[in-house]
Amino acid sequence: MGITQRTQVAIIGAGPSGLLLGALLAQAGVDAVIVEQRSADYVLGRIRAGVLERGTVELLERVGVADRLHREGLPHNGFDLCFGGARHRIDLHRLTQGKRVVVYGQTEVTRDLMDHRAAKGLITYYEAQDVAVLDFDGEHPRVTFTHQGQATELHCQFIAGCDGFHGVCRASVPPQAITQHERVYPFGWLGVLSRTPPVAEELIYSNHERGFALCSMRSHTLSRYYVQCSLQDRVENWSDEAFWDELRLRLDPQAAAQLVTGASIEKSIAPLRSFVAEPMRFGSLFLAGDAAHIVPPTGAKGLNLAASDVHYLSTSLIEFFKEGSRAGIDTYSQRCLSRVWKASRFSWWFTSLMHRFPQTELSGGAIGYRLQQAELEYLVQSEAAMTVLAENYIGLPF
Ligand code: FAS
Ligand code: PHB
Repeated sequence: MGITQRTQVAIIGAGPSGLLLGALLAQAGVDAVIVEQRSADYVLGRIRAGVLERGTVELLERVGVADRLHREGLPHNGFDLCFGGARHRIDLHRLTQGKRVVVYGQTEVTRDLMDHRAAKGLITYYEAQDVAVLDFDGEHPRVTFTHQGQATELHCQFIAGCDGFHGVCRASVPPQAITQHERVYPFGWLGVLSRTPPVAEELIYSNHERGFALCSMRSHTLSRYYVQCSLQDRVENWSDEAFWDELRLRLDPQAAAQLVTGASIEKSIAPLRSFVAEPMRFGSLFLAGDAAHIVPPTGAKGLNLAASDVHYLSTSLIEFFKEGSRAGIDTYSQRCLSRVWKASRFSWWFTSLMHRFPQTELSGGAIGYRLQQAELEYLVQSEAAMTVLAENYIGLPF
């Protein structure tokens, strides 16, 4: 015989979306339980995003989880575009009248939110198995799962699907009720984390005829690098030395000469896709973050889009429970998707501009490369073009 629990909001997933939603709801006195299939250590072990928009930082400040971020995060006023063997700085701060981004790893955001949740004594079921979401278009929404061998039924008024791209929530929506738009890119990103000083003070996005490269960081002693790779590539095919050699070839001479290499402490290949599910609400089930959309990481939008979804969802649910208003929940999907599609467009545009595409693709082959060079040469000498890039990179308003 299992156990039955009750809560106002059942949150599926303890990634940034689920944890931030839980923190915002708790602050407003709305009861929420998180159900996560993995262990906390496993969630923390995934190396993902690195750049936070202002809006994301403000949400973390609002729930009192930004102290370490302000101590250890790196405010960045710009980044470099590298092409034709030279670097060109995009001055975000000047182009956006004083705005900037903060470099602070998603792992650290997640850790801070987990610590905050534990300190508040809020319920999170880690390593939950066989999670199912039921009757979300009926009268008795509930979540069933097994936790430490105990069958559990969690009754709730709303379910927040914060369970990522491969989660159970979107998969539980009847196919006729959802439209899924997808573009899979013909390449991946091979990423390396190394305990080495970053090659430069700010990020370097490089368009090279051998392929895209990105020089990022997590701190002054922890660097994060990526090179575009084939979808047929396997991590085991890339020694550290081979990675560093390829990265050097894709950078300008100064960066290549200054690059400090070292042993990789993490190495992985991520596929790139643009994906949007419409709508994002199904009765009492709301999708947020990667459960609803995926963007290619070029524009550093994935984690930040999750934050804006959670902003809209938390305010909507708080309005419902505190004021009895359904206005927010009834407009949730439309408000999210308006921002999601703009960020998806920007991420697609930046990915199309910076990566090598095969001959068969519209922006592929030799002519595609020449057209990219022409756009980059125009962009770095046009105040208007750089302003458009800067506005989108620091994040459109919520
Ligand atoms: P997440 O996927 O982070 O979290 C979902 C959680 O739900 C996971 O903990 C999962 O275990 C859990 N879950 C799944 N199924 C479940 C089930 N059935 N029951 C219970 N729990 C379940 N974004 C950037 O901005 N920059 C980047 O450089 C970047 N790099 C990325 C690299 C990779 C390999 C990936 C996959 C994503 C990357 N992203 C990047 C995007 C990433 O940061 C996401 O936007 C971010 O993790 C979104 O957070 P969540 O929506 O919480 O989803
Ligand atoms: C990262 O540091 O992981 C990172 C930074 C910027 C991006 C993508 C990834 O656009």
